[in-house]
Amino acid sequence: MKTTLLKTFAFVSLVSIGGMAQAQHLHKLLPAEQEISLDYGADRLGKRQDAAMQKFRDNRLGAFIHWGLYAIPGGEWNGKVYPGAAEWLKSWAKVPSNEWLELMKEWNPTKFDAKKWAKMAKEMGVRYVKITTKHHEGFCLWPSKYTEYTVANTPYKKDLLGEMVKAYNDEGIDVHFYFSVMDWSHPDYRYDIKTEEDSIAFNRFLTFTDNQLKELATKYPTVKDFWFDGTWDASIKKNGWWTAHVERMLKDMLPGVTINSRLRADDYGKRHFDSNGHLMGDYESGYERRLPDPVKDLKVTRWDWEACMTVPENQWGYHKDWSISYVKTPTEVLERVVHAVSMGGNMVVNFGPQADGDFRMEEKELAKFVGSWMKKYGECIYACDYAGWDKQPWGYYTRKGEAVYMVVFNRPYSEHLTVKVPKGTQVVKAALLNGKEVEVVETARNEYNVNTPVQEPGEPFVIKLQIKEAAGAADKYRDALT
Ligand code: FHN
Repeated sequence: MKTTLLKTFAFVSLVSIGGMAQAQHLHKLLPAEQEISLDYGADRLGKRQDAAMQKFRDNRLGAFIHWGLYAIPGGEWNGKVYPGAAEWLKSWAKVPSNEWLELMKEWNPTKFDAKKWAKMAKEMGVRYVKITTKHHEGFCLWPSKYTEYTVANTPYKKDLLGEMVKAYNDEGIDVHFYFSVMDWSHPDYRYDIKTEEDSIAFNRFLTFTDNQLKELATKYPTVKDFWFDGTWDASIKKNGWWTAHVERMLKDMLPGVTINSRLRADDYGKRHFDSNGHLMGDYESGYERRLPDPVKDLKVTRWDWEACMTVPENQWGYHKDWSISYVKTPTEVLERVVHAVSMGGNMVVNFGPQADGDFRMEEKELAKFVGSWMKKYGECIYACDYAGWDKQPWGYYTRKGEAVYMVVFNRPYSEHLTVKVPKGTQVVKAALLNGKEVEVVETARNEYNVNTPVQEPGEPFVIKLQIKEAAGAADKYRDALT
């Protein structure tokens, strides 16, 4: 069993981050009688149902902030522009750590204004923000006492993370901490453990990491979530016990805190889902720059999940040249948000602020666009879930209680939106979110035509269906994967 599993999840080359992001994590549930006993497997079966988890789920829309030293070169090193992800520039340009960390001398974001950032997030309608406390480069946005590579030792000096946490919280926005376990600045980090010396060094590294995490949890106790990254190396997979320990440690320190599946590896190095197929951590976090397949992966509605996306093809940190890859339009970004919610997940849209503390114009415009849509139609996003109805080509369904929302991205020339309902379900009324009713005609058993609004809204729009269901109709339908 051990050998097969290790083969299946063989080490993925570090430079193929694209491939890594796309890596499929098996979640085939073993029949109960074939389950093996694990010390570091899932702590729980099924979704977490407490209030903090419900809040995480209800938030639905979040923003990611990737901000670190990589924002200074913005994808360019010694006159060469590298098209890969800007936050990996140190690796693309093979810059030694000591040279890279010299960038700290230039870290002085004079335009940074935490209150402005928080206002921008508020206006965008995000309910939470995930901040890179420390990315792979090892530079900390908080004054950690366990390393010299922190904001305290830059010309800026002040605790950037503290400023952000306060400003976002003041706007009623939850703060989540991104934390990269892999740390290129630390001499004790190991990609694999092959010798006794590796093992000793890596244990020191794990203690250092524990200390940093305890420091974060103590200094910023309002943090709602830890989102771990950089956990794919063999060294971590061989120390599954440590990932289970970190989850427990943080949950003991911060009751209610949520933890992503990416942290975890089980006794056999199996990640995200343990060797029995059970999700580890509180929500699946493997959907990066992609969404679950609407047909094949509908089983994702059985656990919580969160996807995250970049606006260009694959740039998280600030890159000065966005013309090197396709940049999604604001409507495409919005569509992915809606798509995620329609499959019962959260979506986090990434921002890579400039080194001066301002955002690039495209990101400001994106935030405004999403925000003005959310103001009108956010009702179909927040606290909404998978509806369990057959997807139709005009767009997506989301659901909150007895309300089913039709989010229309493709308005048909027929002006009729086909709605197929599960057996035992009736559409009683259809209306725009401003209350204006739209006509519904029953065209066949379990099938309706809902008229599009007479006036062209000029943007994706929402029709709210009021429905009546025979007892158990929804549940039966949800079990049937379509
Ligand atoms: O390598 C990182 C990458 O830079 C970025 O932070 C993303 C965000 O999900 N995570 C890693 C790749 O999976």
